[in-house]
Amino acid sequence: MDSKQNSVLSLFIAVEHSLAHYCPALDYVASLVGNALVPSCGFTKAVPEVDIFPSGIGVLAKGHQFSIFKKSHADEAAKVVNYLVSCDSFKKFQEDAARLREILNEGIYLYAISTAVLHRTDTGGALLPPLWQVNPRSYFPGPVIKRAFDQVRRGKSDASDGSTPPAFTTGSNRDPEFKLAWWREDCGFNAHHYHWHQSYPWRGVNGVTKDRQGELFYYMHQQMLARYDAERLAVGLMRVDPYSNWHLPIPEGYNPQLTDYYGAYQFAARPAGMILADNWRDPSDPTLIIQQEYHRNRLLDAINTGKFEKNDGTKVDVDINGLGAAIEANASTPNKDLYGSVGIHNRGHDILAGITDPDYRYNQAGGVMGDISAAIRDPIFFRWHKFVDDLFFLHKIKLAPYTQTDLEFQNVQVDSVQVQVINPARPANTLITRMEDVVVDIANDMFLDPNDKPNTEVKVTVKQVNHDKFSYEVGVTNSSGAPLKAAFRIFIAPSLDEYGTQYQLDSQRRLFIEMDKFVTTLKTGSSAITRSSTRSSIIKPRELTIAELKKRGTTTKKGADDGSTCRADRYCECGWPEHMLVPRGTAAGMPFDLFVMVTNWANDSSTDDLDRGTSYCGVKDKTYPDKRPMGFPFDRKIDSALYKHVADFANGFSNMMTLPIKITCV
Ligand SMILES: [Cu+2]
Repeated sequence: MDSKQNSVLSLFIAVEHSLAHYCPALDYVASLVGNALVPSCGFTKAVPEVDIFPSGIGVLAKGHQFSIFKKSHADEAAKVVNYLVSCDSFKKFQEDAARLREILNEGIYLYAISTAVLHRTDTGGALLPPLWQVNPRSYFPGPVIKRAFDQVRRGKSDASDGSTPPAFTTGSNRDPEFKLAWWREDCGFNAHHYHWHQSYPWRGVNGVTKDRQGELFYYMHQQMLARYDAERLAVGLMRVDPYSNWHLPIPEGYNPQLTDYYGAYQFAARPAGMILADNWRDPSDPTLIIQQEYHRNRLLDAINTGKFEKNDGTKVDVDINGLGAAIEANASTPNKDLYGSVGIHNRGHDILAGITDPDYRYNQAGGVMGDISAAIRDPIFFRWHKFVDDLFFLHKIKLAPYTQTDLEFQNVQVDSVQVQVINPARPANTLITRMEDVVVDIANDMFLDPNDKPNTEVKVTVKQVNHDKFSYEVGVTNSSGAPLKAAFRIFIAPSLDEYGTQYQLDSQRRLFIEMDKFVTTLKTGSSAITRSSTRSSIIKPRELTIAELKKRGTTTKKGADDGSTCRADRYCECGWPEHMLVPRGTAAGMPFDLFVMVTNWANDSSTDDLDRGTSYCGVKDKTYPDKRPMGFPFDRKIDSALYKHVADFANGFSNMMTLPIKITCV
């Protein structure tokens, strides 16, 4: 292995296999830790050298479903992550990771190793292989995996048959929620969600949470909901209804058709009409509805009074970051007893994942809600998160609206705004989307016998939305007499509600989707600013496959950014998938309001690291770049008497402008 990138890739060789059954992985491990562990291919010793690791590592047996939302699993995963992050050299990290191959549950191994890569300082710049390639069974339904296996076998006997499995979305038109299965099941979107949670583990790294982690938990999920609502409106569905009454049947069902890391079990299907039940799957740590209701009520007390109660009885102010910490029970939570030691959010995932076999009498594996690789596939994910988002909303509406001073930027005027797709034959102010069948390579050692050629491709088709690249063109005048560093904040939101009525701004504001945030210096006088959609602060560039990463072979240079890679000081794998930047819209052209606001970066900046992916994912080991509350200026109540519609709001300030646009799906 001649580079750190290749070393990082080696950690993921055949993660689905036992070493005993995959000789190249075994050879690799033996090369690091010696033959005592792995005397010969096809045979391995019982759990080796477990004593060198802290107690509590190696508890969850192989073959069991791992869920970061279960306390005992999260505890073990955190121990492994903390141990690996603290290894004092990269070589030691590599060796211990190799030892852990045989000791850890497969899900914990994958989670902990990749989380450690993200958080070690000496792995910076080495990219992780795509999750949908390392662990395709959690991203592609069983029928797709089966066809992929067939493809490899056919390829051996008949080289002319290169047929690729077609795109597959689970469900049928009889289920209204099926209309957005393609969106919820997008593998890049699912990978983003997994990477966000491992960039910001609720158990922290060595017990420490990141800058504004609780607030980012709120904002990243709030933006998922805003985007989901835009997609729902486009296909004629109502916006997401919060799952807040836990005693009513859940009308939406879901069957993921996914198997697990290595095919030992099938994720549970959740039939329509089920009612939540106390979850006794782990009798030592049940999740009870009454306990959830208790913590919800304590959170509502805190929100209503504006004060958290700490363990010693003292009170602290509720703010958005503390509320996120309490809801997710991250290491900064103000009080584990009152607000939950596992967190109402995490317990909600767990109880919903166990709904079909709540006392484990049928040994049925849990549903996707328990797994951050796949949770967002299920419509209940969004209903659950809408409930969580409502808690944040109840806190935010108690805050005073932003003042004139908060919102204005004196001596700066936005004169014009336009969006233009790259194809100039298209009209201005119309964004173009389309559904595409994209072939991706999921080649991974699990498809191969040890003696197969290592570079065999295994292709599957994914159906995904994409858009024509476009740019924002903003005319600005700076009359301050000196150059100014300005932040451009760009959002869009659907203009019309479910009834075709124009939104009032105070309702519409929860639907505003951040599209980009960038900083530029305004010279004195007028400037024409052009900004490409490909630079957006919410997206990550296309992920490189294992074969592409091998070819690349060297770590990313700090600061390098050639469009296909990522700077070394970012959570490179976290970020909205580029192909999903623009909501799909409709064939007739769905009206949206584009909103541009320019603010004074001299006041707003915390670091100068705004870049691709940073809006939803922050910057590695640094503060969040923008000091303004996340979602500003739409995160607080907007007085309808003053500003009925978004245009009234923008007309009130020289540093804002709004523009009606259409999103047309061709
Ligand atoms: Cu999440």
